[in-house]
This record gives sequence, structure tokens and C-alpha cells, in this order.
Amino acid sequence: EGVQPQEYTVVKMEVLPPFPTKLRPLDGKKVFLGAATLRPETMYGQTNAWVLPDGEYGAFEINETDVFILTERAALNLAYQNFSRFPQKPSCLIELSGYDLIGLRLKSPLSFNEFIYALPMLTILTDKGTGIVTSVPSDAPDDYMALHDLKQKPAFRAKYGVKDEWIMPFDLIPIINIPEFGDMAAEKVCLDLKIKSQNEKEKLAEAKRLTYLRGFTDGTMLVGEFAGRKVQEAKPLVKAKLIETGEAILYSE
Ligand code: A2H
Repeated sequence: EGVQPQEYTVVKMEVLPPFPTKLRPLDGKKVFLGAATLRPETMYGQTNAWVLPDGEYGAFEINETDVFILTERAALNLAYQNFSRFPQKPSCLIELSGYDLIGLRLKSPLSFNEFIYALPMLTILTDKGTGIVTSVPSDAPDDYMALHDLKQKPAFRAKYGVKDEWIMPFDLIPIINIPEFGDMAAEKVCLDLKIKSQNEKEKLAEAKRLTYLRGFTDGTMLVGEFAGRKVQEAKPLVKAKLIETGEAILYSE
């Protein structure tokens, strides 16, 4: 962790019923995957959520009605930031693994896709954010490569029980234009750098650096309430909107 605290927007990705057996104890509650993002203005382009298959998660009571699925570490931090049913004490209803989450059908704020699915990503860190990541493959190189791996490799899908209909209908959505990189910057940069898979850490770091620098300074929103505005103007506006409507919370670590 860095010296500066990092402020994330935690987007509430609602788990749609019917719940699988493992989540049955949560029937009747509002259950969300809590996805930590630094790019709230990209939420229009969500195609799926990412979970770490071997990751340890829990379903935590955030208040009287809402339950967030995330890591215990994040639940503890949230409890100290006033997001727990009981002051400064996480309240875990059930323990879950990433495997239990793969295939959950979700409704996520601002997403043009009416619903999306939770899928496996192997590079998720459990000591950062919430351990749940929302996927915007048009603009995030990690998301682009992880989705590419699943789409291209039937054996990878089979290994994690991922059904074709959870991924194949979900194409990249153009949401931001970057003069140098076009309307789907992550795809362009991953192709230019000839990145082969989600495991090519160094190349992906370079891809992220390139898209982040240009995206923030030169990017323009193509869609949504702030279409036509610069990314750096839209970001705080979208963030504020998500918080105001109760579709996201702020989380620092
Ligand atoms: B970002 P930083 Cl469009 N493990 O959100 C791995 N990655 C994680 C994570 C974890 N535990 N928690 C969050 N992240 C991802 C959107 C996005 C993101 C776009 C473009 C770039 C980008 C959609 N995915 O991040 O190390 C989340 O993905 C580029 C780094 O704290 C989060 O924002 O800077 C970002 O990494 C936080 O990473």
C-alpha cells in the first residue's frame, strides 16, 4: 500500500435472484458485489464482474438492508468508515470463495448491459480494494486481456465452469475517445503491444500507463449524461451522481 490513501468508488453490483444454493441464507436481502474502481466514468461500458476463484470472500451486513460481498479486509476497513451494521465491527453472514461467485447474474449501475455475469480473473490482488473488480474491457487493458483469454480458450472456460452465454454476447462498448487510440483504447494498446494473455504483467503495466496518461488528459466521453465532456471533468461528476443515488459508496485505504 502506498503512502497516500487511495480513494475508491465501490460500485454496488446487485446480485439478481434466484440465488444459488450457497447464497440461499441471503434470500430476501439486497445483495451486492462491491467492486472497487478508480474509473467511475467508465461504468457505462461494463461487460462483467471479476472475482478471484481461490479468493476468500464474505457476505457482510453494511446496514439493515444491504449485504456486500467482498474480502474480510475490505469489510474491516469499511466498518471503520461507518459502513457496517454494527459500529467498527464487520458482520459476516456467510463465508464464500470466488468459485461460489462465478456465474452470478448482476445488475450494475450505469451499465448499458441490462445484466452481466461474475467471471474468474487470476490476477486479482486480495490486499487491494475489495477483491471484486468490475470489467470495462474497452478501456482497461487487464479487463480486455482477461475477457480475451476466456473468449479464446474453451479449456479455460471449462476449468472454471464458465458458460458461453456469460461471455459471448458481451462485446466491447465504445464509451471514451482518445485521439491517439480511438474509441476502444484498451483493445488498441493490447494489440499494438502484442499482449498474449492476462499473465503478461510487464506489458500490461505499460498498456495501463499509456491508456491512463492519454485517457485522463485527452479522453472525451462518447456516452452518458456527460457525453462530449472531457474525461477529467466527467469523472468527479459521475462519481458524485453514483454516490448521491446510492448506487456506490466511497472507500479509502
Ligand atoms: B479500474 P490501483 Cl476502465 N486487484 O476500474 C486487481 N485490480 C484491481 C483490484 C484488485 N484487488 N481492485 C481494483 N482493481 C482495478 C476500471 C478501470 C480500472 C479502467 C481502467 C483502468 C483501471 C474498470 N476495471 O485500473 O492499483 C480496478 O480497475 C488501472 C489500474 O489501486 C481499479 O480501477 O491503481 C484499479 O485496478 C485500481 O488499481
